[in-house]
Amino acid sequence: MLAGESGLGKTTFINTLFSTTVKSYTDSSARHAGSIRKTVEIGITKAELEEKGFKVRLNIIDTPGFGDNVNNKESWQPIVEFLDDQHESYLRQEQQPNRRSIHDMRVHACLYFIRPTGHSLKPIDIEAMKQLSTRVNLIPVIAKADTLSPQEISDFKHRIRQVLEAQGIDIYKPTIDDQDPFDPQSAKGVTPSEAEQIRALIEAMPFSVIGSEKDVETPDGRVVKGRQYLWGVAEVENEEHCDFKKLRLLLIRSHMLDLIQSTEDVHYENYRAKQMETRKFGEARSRKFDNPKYKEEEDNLRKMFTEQVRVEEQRFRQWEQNLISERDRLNKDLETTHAAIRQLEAEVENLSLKRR
Ligand SMILES: Nc1nc2c(ncn2[C@@H]2O[C@H](COP(=O)(O)OP(=O)(O)OP(=O)(O)O)[C@@H](O)[C@H]2O)c(=O)[nH]1
Ligand SMILES: [Mg+2]
Repeated sequence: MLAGESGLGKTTFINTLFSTTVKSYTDSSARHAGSIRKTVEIGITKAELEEKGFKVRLNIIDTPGFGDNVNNKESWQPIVEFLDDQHESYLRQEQQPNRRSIHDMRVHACLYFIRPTGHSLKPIDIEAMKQLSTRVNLIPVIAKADTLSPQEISDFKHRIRQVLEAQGIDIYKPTIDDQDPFDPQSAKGVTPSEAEQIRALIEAMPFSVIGSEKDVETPDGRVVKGRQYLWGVAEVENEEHCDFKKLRLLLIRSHMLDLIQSTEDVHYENYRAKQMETRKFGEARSRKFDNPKYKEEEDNLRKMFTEQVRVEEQRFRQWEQNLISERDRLNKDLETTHAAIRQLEAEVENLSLKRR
């Protein structure tokens, strides 16, 4: 899954990754003819790649970037709901009698794109990453690495690591299996060079990336995926220009299984435990809201309802007032009638006295 502010190159990154690795993929939304347009909804692309003779099926989930909503604070909410929905769907299927054909759409990794400001993280990034890190293997990446100098990238990485640590945001850490040293006889285990490679991965985090769908020619005559500038070419697959290769290595070679395993052991388990604590068996999960847009609609409806109640209340009050004055009027009438009767009675009395 890819998430982060709008215009940072998430969709471009997918296309770059595909064009450098994937054998086949079936979807149109991630691949626009000509120019790339803004992503407006969560979209899933299915792809297949072959890795050491194994066919691996991937789902890539592209999300709309933050930054255009009136209320930016909640722009990550649909993504959080999406992640929870996948855990929930798995949980429900696990509770069914037939568990052989479980459709597992749990998200194994979320690349979070950070704007290459060179300064620090934005509050919205911190908040979004906090929410995501408790639900999915979070892998922050510095977008558009070609816009920063190597020194700026290194300083920026350092600062991001500090903020993540200070904020207690748990990002995904590739594991080195020290318990499983290489055994030359069985050819199993982690070789020292593999361990070294993984250590280099960890040191390079958060990875910096460059995305490009174009093939360009370098001054020394190579044709590469990259971005052409007056001063030369920013190459996607050049380790001196960015960490694209490291990230790709981690995602689809060295740590794919680890990502799947830790999703099951850490994130799904977290979700399951939390739901078991707060919910009765079989009860539906409560949602805050699906979409900031719905929230707005809900607010408007509530306002309209309150206004209607107010108008009705006023109408009732007026009606009550009318009734009271009508009662008073009738009471007065009654009093005058009574007085008249008393008067008449007195006259009758007088007349009968006179007659005697
Ligand atoms: N300089 C530079 N520009 C890039 C890079 N990657 C993408 N872009 C450009 O950034 C613009 C936005 O790219 P998108 O891939 O649409 O960005 P997005 O993150 O998917 O944006 P939303 O869909 O709105 O969230 C495009 O013009 C890309 O060509 C990069 O690595 N470096
Ligand atoms: Mg996009």
